[in-house]
Amino acid sequence: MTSSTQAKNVVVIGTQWGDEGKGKIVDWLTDHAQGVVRFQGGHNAGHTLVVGQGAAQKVYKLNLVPSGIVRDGVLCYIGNGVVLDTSHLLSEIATLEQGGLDVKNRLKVSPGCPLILSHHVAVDLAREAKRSAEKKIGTTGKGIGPAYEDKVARRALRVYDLFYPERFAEKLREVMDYHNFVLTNYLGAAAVDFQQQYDASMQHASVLKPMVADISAALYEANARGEHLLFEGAQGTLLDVDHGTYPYVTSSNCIAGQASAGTGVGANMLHYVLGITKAYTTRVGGGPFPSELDIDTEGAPGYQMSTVGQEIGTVTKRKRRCGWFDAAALRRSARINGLTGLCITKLDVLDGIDELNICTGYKLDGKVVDMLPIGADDVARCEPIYETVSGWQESTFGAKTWEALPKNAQHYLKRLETVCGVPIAIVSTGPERDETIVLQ
Ligand code: 2SA
Ligand code: MG
Repeated sequence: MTSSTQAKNVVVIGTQWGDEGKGKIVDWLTDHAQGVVRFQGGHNAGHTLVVGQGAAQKVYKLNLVPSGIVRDGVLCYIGNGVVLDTSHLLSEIATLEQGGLDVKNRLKVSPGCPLILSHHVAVDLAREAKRSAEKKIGTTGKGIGPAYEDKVARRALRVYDLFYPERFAEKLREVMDYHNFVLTNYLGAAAVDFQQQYDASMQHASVLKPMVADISAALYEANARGEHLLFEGAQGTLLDVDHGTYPYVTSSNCIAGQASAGTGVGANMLHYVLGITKAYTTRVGGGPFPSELDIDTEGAPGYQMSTVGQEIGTVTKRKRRCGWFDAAALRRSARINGLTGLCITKLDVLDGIDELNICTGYKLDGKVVDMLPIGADDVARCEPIYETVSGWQESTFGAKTWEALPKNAQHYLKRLETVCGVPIAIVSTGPERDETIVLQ
């Protein structure tokens, strides 16, 4: 197998319900890449990067801008598959530039990105408010779902439209009329203001214009120059709108194949699919989660995952739900993404837990199944089947070699590899760049 660091173009994918630690790994792999590309999702994503040590340490929280931005000279691309809130993008750029990074000269944005507009946010929030507690999706409230709906309904305004003010006004009025009707008549919410959105969009257009580029063409040119590209996934496979625990999903495809559709490069340009996988499982928002644990009882394994793992949503600050590693879910993920290798993150969070459970399958309606079922209702009826292994008392935090890991930690990782059926290529043992073990 080619190693993830040697492969020319690598797709980095979350294999669980998001927050697997993709940002750190993309940043780390960027040592070998000249371009980083986002291909789905929007500013619902929260990627945390820790760079440097001691007093010089900087923590970057990114939502829309690809993680490559924290590396000098690396080009960053936002592909057509991303839904774009221009207001958020510009404020994120401003924050990064205040921190001393050169962003505007290194970021390119596709004219095909559908825009997230004020009515999308209003509809997202009003719908969630209307849902009963058990039906809430627990969205991030950023307007992601309604923006993708407009794209598929062929009424979206896209980045491209920003540069044709008259047509923009006409389309905006039409689409806003429609959403305002829904907001006021059906959702019991206030209408949004046309002029405010129009003025803001026109103002953003002039700042955005120099960054707008044909991303498909730019990536082919980069490829022809021999540059290595990283395709940076957001959210995770189990939140994929087609393959996730529908309807408790996000509204984009989060799987590796989307790296092609969401940027305009052929699938033959994707050479390695690296699946980022936490050493346990988390989920933020609603929906079934078979291996979920109690996170509120002090001393319990779920409490340790939640507190030591600092499992708080980067965007919404919600507590993430935590549970045992779910290999049956991973098997589905491995298949859908065509994973070449796994990267296991946050192993150190499990340090000191006496016994660890690995979910290897479920009991569903009296039968044993070894892969996560497709429908959310079926997933909700799954009772996990666990294999129990011994934990370790030593610290694995910051380990840099396989040999430095306790024997039981090595055994745990080897079991994960075997039960998932995918080789482990990388183990991440801390948030910093050098706290990483490369196995392949
Ligand atoms: P949405 O807003 O329509 O995409 O929400 C639909 C579901 O997708 C989940 N979702 C996420 N899950 C994990 N991480 C995400 N990013 C943030 C983070 C989340 C946060 O990095 O922590 O801050 O809460 C993310 N984005 C969307 C969401 O929880 C819904 O279940
Ligand atoms: Mg995140």
